Amino acid sequence: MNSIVDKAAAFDVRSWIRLEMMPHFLCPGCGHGMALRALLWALAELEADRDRLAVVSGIGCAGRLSAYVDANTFHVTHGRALAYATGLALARPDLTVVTILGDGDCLAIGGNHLIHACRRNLKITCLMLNNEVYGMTGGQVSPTTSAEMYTTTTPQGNAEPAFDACALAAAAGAGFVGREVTHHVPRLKELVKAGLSHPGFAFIEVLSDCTEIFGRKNELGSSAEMVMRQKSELRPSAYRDTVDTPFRPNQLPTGILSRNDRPEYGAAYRAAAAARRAGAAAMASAAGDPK
Ligand SMILES: Cc1ncc(C[n+]2csc(CCOP(=O)(O)OP(=O)(O)O)c2C)c(N)n1
Repeated sequence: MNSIVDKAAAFDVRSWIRLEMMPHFLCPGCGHGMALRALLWALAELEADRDRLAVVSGIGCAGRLSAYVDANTFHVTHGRALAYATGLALARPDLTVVTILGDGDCLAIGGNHLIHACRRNLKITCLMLNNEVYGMTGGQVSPTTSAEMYTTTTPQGNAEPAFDACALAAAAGAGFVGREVTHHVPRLKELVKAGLSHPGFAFIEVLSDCTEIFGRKNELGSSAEMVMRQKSELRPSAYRDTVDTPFRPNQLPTGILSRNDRPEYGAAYRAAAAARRAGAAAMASAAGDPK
């Protein structure tokens, strides 16, 4: 069992999911399922203790994924998963805390939570599944919809530029920033493993296809054609070995994009609290000293 294909086939996702939740609700060809598989594969390879694994998600197609994970899962309000995750990670530093967010969840309603989570650098692994659209609510434009693309709220083509979420996360101070496409599940798994192993806030953007609502509206072909386009025509230079025609106007780089090994917030907070307690104890003991 040497090839990556054999190893990928050998990972049995069934031991990590709640089988009673099957069949899942995702559309055929949706990239979110591939992203979930990569996350679970990464957790399995790291031998994560699922009793100490907390997966938090907001609302949307991406937001529904936490419910499938056989661990401690939280399906919280739209845009607020990082706020819940912050509380969990602060109160229980022994936990592995993962958030799964859609691009709308993460960058629109939850955008403020994202920038402050990056700035704070608490140990949380944040997956943002970017399918360029509000999938669950019927295909409205999102902050990551590429310019000129059609959505239900941009019937003449999107006139806004798309957000570069990784550039935003890095500028806001995230400890680890990376991006990958769903087509390359083993590469995505490796990226997620690196993010999970990072001691601070890890932001990972997963470029995921919404086949039914976004793909159909933009005549991007079948689900299989959409995912093959990621390989052959998508942004990253690493994949241009096969075909060199760019698909997206903005060729987004993939892999680990930035690392920043500054102190993790939880550890810094606990150290400051311990120092304060020690100072108070010393003052109390000095006050009680008869000399
Ligand atoms: C406070 C609030 N506002 C709006 C909604 C409606 N809503 C549910 S999911 C969603 C967007 C989901 O899009 P995204 O986060 O990109 O995830 P996807 O479904 O594409 O995976 C919206 C606007 C809501 N549930 N709660």
